Amino acid sequence: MQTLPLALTIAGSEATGGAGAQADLRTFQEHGVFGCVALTCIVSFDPQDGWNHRFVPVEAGVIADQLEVITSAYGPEQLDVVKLGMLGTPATITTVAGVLRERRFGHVVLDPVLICKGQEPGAALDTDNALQEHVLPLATFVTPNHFEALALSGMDAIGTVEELTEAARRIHERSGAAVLAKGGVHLRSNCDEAVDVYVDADRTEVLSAPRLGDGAQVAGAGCTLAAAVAARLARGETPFDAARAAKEFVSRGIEARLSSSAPYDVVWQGA
Ligand code: PXL
Repeated sequence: MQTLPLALTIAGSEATGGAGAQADLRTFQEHGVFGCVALTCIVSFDPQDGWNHRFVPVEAGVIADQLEVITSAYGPEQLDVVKLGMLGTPATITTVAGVLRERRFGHVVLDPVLICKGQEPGAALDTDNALQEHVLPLATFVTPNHFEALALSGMDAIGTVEELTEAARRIHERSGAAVLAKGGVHLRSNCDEAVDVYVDADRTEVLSAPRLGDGAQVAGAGCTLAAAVAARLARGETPFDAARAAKEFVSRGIEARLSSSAPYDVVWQGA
């Protein structure tokens, strides 16, 4: 018998394996963390249509069933960390938020996946609003990218490290969560550096790493980052240590990325 750290991901399937639950599980495994999944949706890119998202939600009752059995099998003393990836619809969001309010987790790591290409814009807006209203207040750790940081902070532009820091502070203030805001390719000054900003109640830190990927589009970095944070929290690290090490884990995964006939490379967590 083993005493293992456990983590749950509530996320979608991305069939090619680059993002979503597949990336989360590989990341958990690489950290020695036993993973379970409640699947929220199935995404199959359409190679006949510019690799746009084909998106099919899992029925809310089936999501509830998965969460019921997972939380029945593993009590709070054993499973205390959940990572939230693509939720995708208001119905999914209310179902998940209901379970999270009932069965409290010590750590709720939210990758606030707001926009899914190929979803109808009106439906996407309802989903964004539901996420902000029902899930953000339950999060203990949030990992917004550029667009998500704009939406969650209410700022008009994020083009400098100072603006990214302000966005992260605002998101921390409205949610109470630790925030790791990702600069991506959107910061004007730092072409050679991938800059992220970490903010919690006690500290504000700028995290910088050499930019990798040679300009290639690399999918799965956001999922991998949040999953690595969740895995490290499950192993007992502090949120800041988890953030710093998760960023390094993603850098290594981008360096070792996998290419295919798809128009994007994918992170390899096993580097
Ligand atoms: O990277 C965001 C993301 C998360 N989850 C699923 C996805 C994607 C992007 O395609 O398909 C299931």
